[in-house]
Amino acid sequence: MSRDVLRPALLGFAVLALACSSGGEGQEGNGFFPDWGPGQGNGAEDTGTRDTSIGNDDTGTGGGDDTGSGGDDTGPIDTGPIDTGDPGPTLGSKDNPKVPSVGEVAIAELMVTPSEASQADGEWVEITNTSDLWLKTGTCTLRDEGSDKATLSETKSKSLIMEPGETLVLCANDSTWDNGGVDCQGTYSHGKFELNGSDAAILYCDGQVDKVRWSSGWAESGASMGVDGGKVDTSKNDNLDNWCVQGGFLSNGDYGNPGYGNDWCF
Ligand SMILES: [Ca+2]
Ligand SMILES: [Ca+2]
Ligand SMILES: [Ca+2]
Repeated sequence: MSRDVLRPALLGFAVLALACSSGGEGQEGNGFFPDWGPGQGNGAEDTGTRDTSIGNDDTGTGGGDDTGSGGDDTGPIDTGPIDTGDPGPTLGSKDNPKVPSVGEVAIAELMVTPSEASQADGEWVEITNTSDLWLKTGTCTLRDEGSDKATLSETKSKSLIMEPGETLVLCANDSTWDNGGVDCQGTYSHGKFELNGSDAAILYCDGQVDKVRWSSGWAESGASMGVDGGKVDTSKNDNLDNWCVQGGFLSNGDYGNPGYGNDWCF
């Protein structure tokens, strides 16, 4: 066979082959490749619960955080002086005398009607500390049941301080030359406190400490009246039967025991 005869035969075979390859896009269903189908893998499908956690979340409540709301001190800082713990001398001691309270000082003797001195110069009141405390009477007053009211003045420094059992004499005039020779630890104004025939004497400090009341005709002229030396007491001196004329001699000729223990009354 000549080349001219073979050439048309080869060309026809090539055209036939091309026609067969042009149908490749339709592999499915052409019976040549297997159909695997969507969603079908090689193993079984996982149908379990999906794990959505991220890392190790700590949901515990422990750990000790203080969530309380009480207890913080938000007040001002104390800038006061340091307490050294020294309370000072006991009240009622020698270094810290107290103001007398009721019953602690008794009115013991009264010069109501002096004879050898004028009323203004010769009247005086004796008081006795019946407590076991040191007392200060500088802020006290002498009063009556009316308008009499006189402050006390000391005759020398601390002369109105009373040690336990001590007796003081409070005078209208502290001049021994004028008052009949009486030694006085305190003075008051006779114009503001006067001892009359029917009257009362009151020692008043923070309150009434003692009172003695008498009526007309009780007091002797030219002599003091004093409560029995064994009954110097704020209650016992309320009974005038416990009182009597005092027999000590005063320098001007009157009688009394100012500053000294009283006579007994029989
Ligand atoms: Ca009076
Ligand atoms: Ca009394
Ligand atoms: Ca006396």
